[in-house]
Amino acid sequence: MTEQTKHTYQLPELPYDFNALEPVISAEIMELHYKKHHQGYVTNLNAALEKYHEAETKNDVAQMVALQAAVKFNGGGHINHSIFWSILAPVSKGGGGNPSGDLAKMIERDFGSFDAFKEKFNSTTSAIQGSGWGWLGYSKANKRLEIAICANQDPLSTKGLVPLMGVDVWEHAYYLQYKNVRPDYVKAMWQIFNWKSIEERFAKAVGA
Ligand code: MN3
Repeated sequence: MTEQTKHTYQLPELPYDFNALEPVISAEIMELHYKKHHQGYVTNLNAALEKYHEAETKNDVAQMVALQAAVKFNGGGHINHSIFWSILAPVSKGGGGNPSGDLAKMIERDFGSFDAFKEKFNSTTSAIQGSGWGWLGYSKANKRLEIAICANQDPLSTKGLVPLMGVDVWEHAYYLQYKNVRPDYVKAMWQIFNWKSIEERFAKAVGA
Protein backbone atom coordinates (compact mmCIF):
# COMPACT_ATOMS: atom_id res chain seq x y z
CA MET A 1 0.00 0.00 0.00
CA THR A 2 1.47 3.35 -0.99
CA GLU A 3 1.27 6.45 1.20
CA GLN A 4 -1.09 7.91 -1.38
CA THR A 5 -3.74 5.18 -1.31
CA LYS A 6 -3.42 4.75 2.45
CA HIS A 7 -5.05 8.13 3.07
CA THR A 8 -7.36 8.45 0.11
CA TYR A 9 -11.05 7.78 0.50
CA GLN A 10 -13.54 8.07 -2.34
CA LEU A 11 -17.25 8.61 -2.79
CA PRO A 12 -18.92 5.20 -3.01
CA GLU A 13 -20.98 4.64 -6.12
CA LEU A 14 -24.63 5.58 -5.63
CA PRO A 15 -26.67 2.39 -6.22
CA TYR A 16 -29.51 4.28 -8.02
CA ASP A 17 -30.14 7.44 -10.01
CA PHE A 18 -30.61 10.82 -8.33
CA ASN A 19 -34.35 10.77 -9.13
CA ALA A 20 -34.89 7.13 -8.10
CA LEU A 21 -36.10 7.91 -4.57
CA GLU A 22 -38.74 10.42 -5.67
CA PRO A 23 -41.20 11.48 -4.42
CA VAL A 24 -39.74 10.80 -0.95
CA ILE A 25 -36.39 12.47 -1.73
CA SER A 26 -36.21 14.82 -4.71
CA ALA A 27 -33.51 14.47 -7.36
CA GLU A 28 -32.30 17.96 -6.45
CA ILE A 29 -31.68 17.02 -2.83
CA MET A 30 -30.04 13.71 -3.80
CA GLU A 31 -27.64 15.32 -6.23
CA LEU A 32 -26.60 18.07 -3.81
CA HIS A 33 -26.43 15.69 -0.88
CA TYR A 34 -24.23 13.20 -2.71
CA LYS A 35 -22.11 15.40 -4.99
CA LYS A 36 -21.59 18.36 -2.64
CA HIS A 37 -22.11 17.25 0.96
CA HIS A 38 -20.81 13.69 0.92
CA GLN A 39 -18.02 14.68 -1.48
CA GLY A 40 -17.11 17.47 0.95
CA TYR A 41 -16.69 15.03 3.82
CA VAL A 42 -14.51 12.77 1.66
CA THR A 43 -12.33 15.65 0.43
CA ASN A 44 -11.90 17.10 3.92
CA LEU A 45 -11.26 13.67 5.45
CA ASN A 46 -8.46 13.02 2.97
CA ALA A 47 -6.97 16.47 3.64
CA ALA A 48 -7.13 15.98 7.41
CA LEU A 49 -5.54 12.53 7.19
CA GLU A 50 -2.79 13.85 4.95
CA LYS A 51 -1.98 16.55 7.53
CA TYR A 52 -2.25 13.97 10.30
CA HIS A 53 0.23 11.76 8.51
CA GLU A 54 2.65 14.69 8.16
CA ALA A 55 2.32 15.48 11.86
CA GLU A 56 2.90 11.81 12.64
CA THR A 57 6.14 11.71 10.66
CA LYS A 58 7.29 14.89 12.49
CA ASN A 59 6.26 13.43 15.83
CA ASP A 60 4.08 16.51 16.36
CA VAL A 61 1.60 15.16 18.91
CA ALA A 62 -0.04 18.55 19.52
CA GLN A 63 -0.87 18.83 15.82
CA MET A 64 -2.13 15.24 15.75
CA VAL A 65 -4.48 16.00 18.64
CA ALA A 66 -5.64 19.23 16.98
CA LEU A 67 -6.58 17.32 13.81
CA GLN A 68 -8.74 14.76 15.56
CA ALA A 69 -11.90 16.87 15.45
CA ALA A 70 -11.63 17.17 11.65
CA VAL A 71 -11.01 13.44 11.30
CA LYS A 72 -14.01 12.64 13.51
CA PHE A 73 -16.36 15.04 11.74
CA ASN A 74 -15.42 14.25 8.16
CA GLY A 75 -14.70 10.57 8.77
CA GLY A 76 -18.05 10.27 10.52
CA GLY A 77 -19.75 12.09 7.63
CA HIS A 78 -18.21 9.68 5.13
CA ILE A 79 -19.16 6.59 7.19
CA ASN A 80 -22.71 7.78 7.85
CA HIS A 81 -23.53 8.79 4.28
CA SER A 82 -22.02 5.60 2.84
CA ILE A 83 -24.40 3.60 5.05
CA PHE A 84 -27.33 5.92 4.30
CA TRP A 85 -27.23 5.44 0.50
CA SER A 86 -26.98 1.68 0.93
CA ILE A 87 -30.01 1.27 3.20
CA LEU A 88 -32.37 3.09 0.83
CA ALA A 89 -34.00 1.76 -2.32
CA PRO A 90 -36.56 2.96 -4.85
CA VAL A 91 -40.04 1.57 -4.18
CA SER A 92 -39.81 -0.30 -7.53
CA LYS A 93 -36.64 -2.03 -6.31
CA GLY A 94 -37.67 -3.23 -2.88
CA GLY A 95 -37.92 0.01 -0.93
CA GLY A 96 -40.46 0.15 1.88
CA GLY A 97 -42.53 -2.61 3.38
CA ASN A 98 -41.62 -4.50 6.52
CA PRO A 99 -38.51 -6.29 7.74
CA SER A 100 -38.63 -10.08 7.87
CA GLY A 101 -36.81 -13.00 9.45
CA ASP A 102 -34.62 -12.65 12.53
CA LEU A 103 -34.53 -8.85 12.37
CA ALA A 104 -38.35 -8.69 12.39
CA LYS A 105 -38.40 -11.04 15.40
CA MET A 106 -35.86 -8.97 17.32
CA ILE A 107 -37.72 -5.73 16.55
CA GLU A 108 -40.85 -7.33 17.97
CA ARG A 109 -38.99 -8.60 21.04
CA ASP A 110 -37.22 -5.31 21.79
CA PHE A 111 -39.91 -2.77 20.84
CA GLY A 112 -43.16 -4.73 21.14
CA SER A 113 -44.12 -4.48 17.48
CA PHE A 114 -42.90 -3.03 14.19
CA ASP A 115 -45.42 -0.19 14.52
CA ALA A 116 -44.23 0.62 18.05
CA PHE A 117 -40.65 0.65 16.76
CA LYS A 118 -41.59 2.99 13.92
CA GLU A 119 -43.36 5.35 16.26
CA LYS A 120 -40.45 5.46 18.70
CA PHE A 121 -37.90 5.90 15.90
CA ASN A 122 -39.93 8.71 14.33
CA SER A 123 -40.45 10.65 17.55
CA THR A 124 -36.84 10.20 18.74
CA THR A 125 -35.31 11.14 15.39
CA SER A 126 -37.65 14.07 14.73
CA ALA A 127 -36.79 15.55 18.12
CA ILE A 128 -33.00 15.73 17.60
CA GLN A 129 -31.83 19.20 18.51
CA GLY A 130 -29.85 20.74 15.67
CA SER A 131 -28.07 18.52 13.15
CA GLY A 132 -27.59 14.82 13.60
CA TRP A 133 -28.74 11.30 12.84
CA GLY A 134 -31.34 8.89 14.20
CA TRP A 135 -30.28 5.23 14.14
CA LEU A 136 -31.41 1.71 14.77
CA GLY A 137 -28.33 0.00 16.15
CA TYR A 138 -27.36 -3.42 17.43
CA SER A 139 -25.63 -3.72 20.79
CA LYS A 140 -23.26 -6.68 20.73
CA ALA A 141 -22.75 -6.31 24.48
CA ASN A 142 -26.47 -6.51 25.31
CA LYS A 143 -27.49 -8.57 22.26
CA ARG A 144 -30.39 -6.25 21.57
CA LEU A 145 -31.60 -3.52 19.25
CA GLU A 146 -31.53 0.09 20.34
CA ILE A 147 -32.70 3.40 18.91
CA ALA A 148 -30.03 6.05 19.36
CA ILE A 149 -29.35 9.56 18.22
CA CYS A 150 -26.00 11.08 17.32
CA ALA A 151 -25.15 14.77 17.12
CA ASN A 152 -23.40 16.25 14.09
CA GLN A 153 -21.62 13.46 12.18
CA ASP A 154 -20.63 11.34 15.17
CA PRO A 155 -20.76 7.75 13.95
CA LEU A 156 -22.93 5.32 15.89
CA SER A 157 -19.85 3.29 16.86
CA THR A 158 -19.10 6.11 19.36
CA LYS A 159 -22.11 4.82 21.31
CA GLY A 160 -20.99 1.20 21.16
CA LEU A 161 -23.64 0.22 18.61
CA VAL A 162 -23.45 -1.27 15.13
CA PRO A 163 -25.48 0.92 12.74
CA LEU A 164 -28.27 -0.97 10.94
CA MET A 165 -30.46 1.81 9.55
CA GLY A 166 -30.54 5.52 10.08
CA VAL A 167 -31.92 8.85 8.93
CA ASP A 168 -29.89 11.98 8.28
CA VAL A 169 -31.78 14.89 9.81
CA TRP A 170 -29.36 17.62 8.85
CA GLU A 171 -31.39 20.30 7.08
CA HIS A 172 -29.49 19.66 3.84
CA ALA A 173 -31.17 16.23 3.77
CA TYR A 174 -34.75 17.55 3.58
CA TYR A 175 -35.14 21.31 3.75
CA LEU A 176 -35.51 22.00 0.01
CA GLN A 177 -38.52 19.68 -0.04
CA TYR A 178 -40.00 19.46 3.45
CA LYS A 179 -38.93 22.92 4.68
CA ASN A 180 -39.08 23.00 8.48
CA VAL A 181 -41.41 19.99 8.82
CA ARG A 182 -38.82 17.39 9.76
CA PRO A 183 -41.39 14.85 11.12
CA ASP A 184 -43.00 14.57 7.64
CA TYR A 185 -39.61 13.77 6.12
CA VAL A 186 -38.81 11.12 8.75
CA LYS A 187 -42.26 9.52 8.30
CA ALA A 188 -41.89 9.46 4.51
CA MET A 189 -38.55 7.64 4.73
CA TRP A 190 -40.31 4.36 5.62
CA GLN A 191 -41.39 4.16 1.96
CA ILE A 192 -37.77 3.74 0.84
CA PHE A 193 -35.94 1.75 3.53
CA ASN A 194 -34.18 -1.17 1.91
CA TRP A 195 -34.97 -3.94 4.40
CA LYS A 196 -33.00 -6.53 2.48
CA SER A 197 -29.87 -4.45 2.91
CA ILE A 198 -30.69 -3.65 6.56
CA GLU A 199 -31.28 -7.36 7.26
CA GLU A 200 -27.86 -8.14 5.76
CA ARG A 201 -26.25 -5.55 8.05
CA PHE A 202 -28.09 -7.11 11.00
CA ALA A 203 -26.97 -10.66 10.11
CA LYS A 204 -23.36 -9.45 9.90
CA ALA A 205 -23.61 -7.57 13.22
CA VAL A 206 -25.09 -10.55 15.04
CA GLY A 207 -22.77 -13.07 13.46
CA ALA A 208 -19.52 -11.12 13.80
MN1 MN3 B 1 -26.13 14.52 5.01
